[in-house]
Amino acid sequence: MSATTVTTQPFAGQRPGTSGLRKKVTVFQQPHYLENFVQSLFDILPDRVGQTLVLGGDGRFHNRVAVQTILRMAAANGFGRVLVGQGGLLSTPAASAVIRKRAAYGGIILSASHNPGGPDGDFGIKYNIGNGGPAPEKITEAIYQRTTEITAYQTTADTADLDLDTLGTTTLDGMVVEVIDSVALYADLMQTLFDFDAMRAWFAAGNRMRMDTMCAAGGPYAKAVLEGLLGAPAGTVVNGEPLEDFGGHHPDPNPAHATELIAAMTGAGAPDFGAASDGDADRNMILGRDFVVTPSDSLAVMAAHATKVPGYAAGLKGIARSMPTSCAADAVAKALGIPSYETPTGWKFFGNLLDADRVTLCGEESYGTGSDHVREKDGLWAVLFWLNLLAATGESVESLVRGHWARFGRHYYSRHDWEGIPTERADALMAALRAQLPALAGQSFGALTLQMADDFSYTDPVDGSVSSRQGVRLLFEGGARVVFRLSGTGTEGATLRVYLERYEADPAQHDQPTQEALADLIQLADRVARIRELSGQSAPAVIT
Ligand code: VG1
Ligand code: CO
Repeated sequence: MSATTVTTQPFAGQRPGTSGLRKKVTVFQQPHYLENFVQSLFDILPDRVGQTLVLGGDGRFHNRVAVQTILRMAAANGFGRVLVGQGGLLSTPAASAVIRKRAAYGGIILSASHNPGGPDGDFGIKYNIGNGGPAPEKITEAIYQRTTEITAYQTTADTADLDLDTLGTTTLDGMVVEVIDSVALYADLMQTLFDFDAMRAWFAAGNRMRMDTMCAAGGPYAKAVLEGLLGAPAGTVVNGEPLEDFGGHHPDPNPAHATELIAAMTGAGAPDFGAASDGDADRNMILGRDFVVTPSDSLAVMAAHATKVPGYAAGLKGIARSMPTSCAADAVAKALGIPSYETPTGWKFFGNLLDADRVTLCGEESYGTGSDHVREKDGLWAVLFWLNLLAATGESVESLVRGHWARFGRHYYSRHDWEGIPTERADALMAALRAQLPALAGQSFGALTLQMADDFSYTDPVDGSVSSRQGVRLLFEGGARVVFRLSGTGTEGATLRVYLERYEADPAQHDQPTQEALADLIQLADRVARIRELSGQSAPAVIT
């Protein structure tokens, strides 16, 4: 066996989106497609020789094939060592934890996250840097540029597939391949942050939980921590076996897709606490009995109570949220006297703030929450944070959230996803919206007066890098907002995301159904952006 050079030609469209390169499995199955992207990545890492790389994925269809391909290429490109998750599996937060703990140079995560899997589903790849977090735009852009000019890649010829299932070390053309137990490493990290005794006592007292890991990467981690270390009854974790097609389900933890869990959490016999995680286990949904917590509220509640959790007992340095995420966390930061930051969508924008110790907690409206313990959002971490709060306060999920609203006011919030819009139509809609911006400010729409309308632009306070065109914002007097942006994770047509938010201080008004509370804004969004007319669709596909 030896390193070989294979001639290739560029593929169009290998630009990473919000979270890596995501395409249909069939696209990734084309000869050289994955190889081109991986070689482009390696080419822009000139000091890679001898370095350690972390490698694994969410276990979806094509994961194992891709791991073998990347191992051969890593060996031929001079890496010294690759740490592979057992079975080729690594949840996204575990990959981040391994990179940090083992001081690796970086890592490759194979995931299309919450997108459906299987031969007809999606596949994805992304690169994380040495801090454990997603590569910043400067790097993803450099990879993309390289994919447009690539002519050859290096691989190791004539080698059999490596055994990914047995823990231990082998070599491949001089490179060390170490199959690691990422569950143990991750579980150890969780024990440094949370009060495991209090959580064990919560279960021992007869409280019940249902954790749905959606037949995806989170299962082994959730089982080891909840049913293993915390003594939760067997069966607490459902859909706990990772499957290549996620059991045919859509591994997206929101009320629209986790319908089984929502049903199980309804009615008097339901468990006290419900939760779900996504394909790569970085997202989380938090539920009480007959009660759904919005991700934006979840971040705010966690921040308000953080000092009750051992890992955060010293207080928070600051809080960051993505721009479309509700302002609920800002209200908490203000009350705590700590800074809050508003970043573009995608976890890569939190990395600098975390590295510079400016923030401790981060969150996104898309069911993502995390902290400075890793550089990714972390589904099970968020679930344990809530479990620790339940155990420490003796309160229910619902009473914690209602108490929060009573203190800070309620930020009614919803996201409407208009999926499968032909790309030209979606682009035209956004262009028309942008063209209107100068004329919009100051206009009144019924009771709503527009204070400001712009296209969000972010200047990273740490390195000064600028990211523009990150979403059109309509900001109204009184704190209501509507945000429009196109998804950067889809693989079919375009998805328009419309984010709706309205602040309500009066506790007597905290019990309205969300869609009713936001009805004015929903109507206005359609009128201003002409969504129905320009998308050609009559209703959003998913409302969360
Ligand atoms: C979506 C979410 C975004 C999240 C991203 C990756 O991106 O809106 O908040 O960071 O997915 O999440 P977009 O561009 O489709 O809106 V994960 O769990 O898919 O890696
Ligand atoms: Co995910």
